[in-house]
Amino acid sequence: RMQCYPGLVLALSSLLGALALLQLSLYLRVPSRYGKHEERLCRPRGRLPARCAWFLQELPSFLVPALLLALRSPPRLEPLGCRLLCCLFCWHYFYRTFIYPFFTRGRPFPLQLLFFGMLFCIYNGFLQGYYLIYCAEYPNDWCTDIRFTSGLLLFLLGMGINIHSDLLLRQLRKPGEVTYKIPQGGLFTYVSGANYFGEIVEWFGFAIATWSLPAFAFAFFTLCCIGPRAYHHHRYYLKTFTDYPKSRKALIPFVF
Ligand code: NDX
Repeated sequence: RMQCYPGLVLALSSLLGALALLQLSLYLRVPSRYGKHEERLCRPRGRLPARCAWFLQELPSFLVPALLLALRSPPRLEPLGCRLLCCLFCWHYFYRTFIYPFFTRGRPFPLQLLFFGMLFCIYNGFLQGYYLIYCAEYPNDWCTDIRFTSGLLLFLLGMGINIHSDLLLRQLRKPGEVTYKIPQGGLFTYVSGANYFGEIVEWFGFAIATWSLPAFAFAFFTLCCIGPRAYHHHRYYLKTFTDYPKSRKALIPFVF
């Protein structure tokens, strides 16, 4: 029977923080090699169509916490806060697993990164789900606490920006097309990494709403993972398009 081991949560969260720093040191100077940063553009071997790849990669982040939530015995009926927060996490990954991949017009994804991406999603899905379902304790009025309400608001705002920006990116291509164009509209007016900005806001919102170490570790990981990628996207655009809007920043509107 599963129960809460605070030491396990601490260890897994610390490892996630360490992975974030590793990620930062690896990908600050050279971008992770998928999408527009893959060097050998026409090598079909060792890659999977974007649809399958994103579906397989993100599935564990939905499945693992959803199963933990469903299989917990006896079912944890209280407090409402824990279940609600776990559902938020699953909601994001429901979108990322069952909706996002089926509309993507992205190029085939490298198998090697897919493998690490999947491992990461199992790890993080377990950590967030396990913590919220077996360890977290919130007062009964957590749903009216300023941390919960402001975090939830940020989460929803970030998710909205992320989904809208991914939609704008998708509309840059006709089906079957693989070229890159200058993203326009929405938050792309201000930053090159509008979808990443949304995702980062979303996970910091989640961290504030859960007020938990695992969620802060994941928000930090997200920042270290896609923050540098936004910077590399920005440099790619400046190098590729001479008419790229000069006032546009990399990740944070008006700042960086
Ligand atoms: N998946 C998160 N690390 C990652 C995959 C890679 O969800 O070994 C992290 C995630 C994984 C990573 C994952 C974890 C760490 C890994 C890493 C690889 C190495 C690394 C495993 C799990 C690793 C250590 C060392 C720790 C072990 O052709 P295309 O594909 O470029 O087309 C793109 C298109 N597009 C354009 N189309 C026309 N014109 C343009 N100018 C275009 N620009 C882009 O739009 C795509 O089809 C689409 C989006 O592209 P892009 O590059 O903007 O976003 P992408 O990076 O593909 O992310 C897609 C979404 C996005 O909303 C983002 O916020 C979210 O997923 N995401 C992505 C990565 C991680 C993450 C969220 C998170 O950490 N929360």
